Amino acid sequence: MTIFTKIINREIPANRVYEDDHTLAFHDVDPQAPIHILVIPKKEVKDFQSCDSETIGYLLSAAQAVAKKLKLDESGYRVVINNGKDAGQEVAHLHLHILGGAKLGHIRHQDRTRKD
Ligand code: DGP
Repeated sequence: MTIFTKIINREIPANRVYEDDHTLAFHDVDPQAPIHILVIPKKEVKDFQSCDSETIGYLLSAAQAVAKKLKLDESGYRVVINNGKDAGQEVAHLHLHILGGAKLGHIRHQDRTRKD
């Protein structure tokens, strides 16, 4: 069981912003932007790669609802999913990051030699 399942079960606290039958959204404990929300499926899914399309659909709809609720829908926001080791996924329960509340910088790869 991951820490996110404990949050779903209210065994540990989280600052919740949205909940429906399939998803839960709460503030990230270590925000990387003025607004940083995590959206997770209530079902235990390890990562994006192993997720079914129905669950992804629920997560994306929840992200839209969260953006609207927090008034990010007009100012803009970024949606990020870290999948696996190289992406730095720390918690093995699928989660979608919503980042906003300020102009966000671009993520650029340092290696300029690749042409593809
Ligand atoms: P990732 O690197 O994509 O696996 O992101 C995991 C995020 O989860 C990271 O930004 C910090 C956040 N996080 C980890 N533990 C907790 C927690 O107990 N509560 C909350 N609210 N966020 C957590």
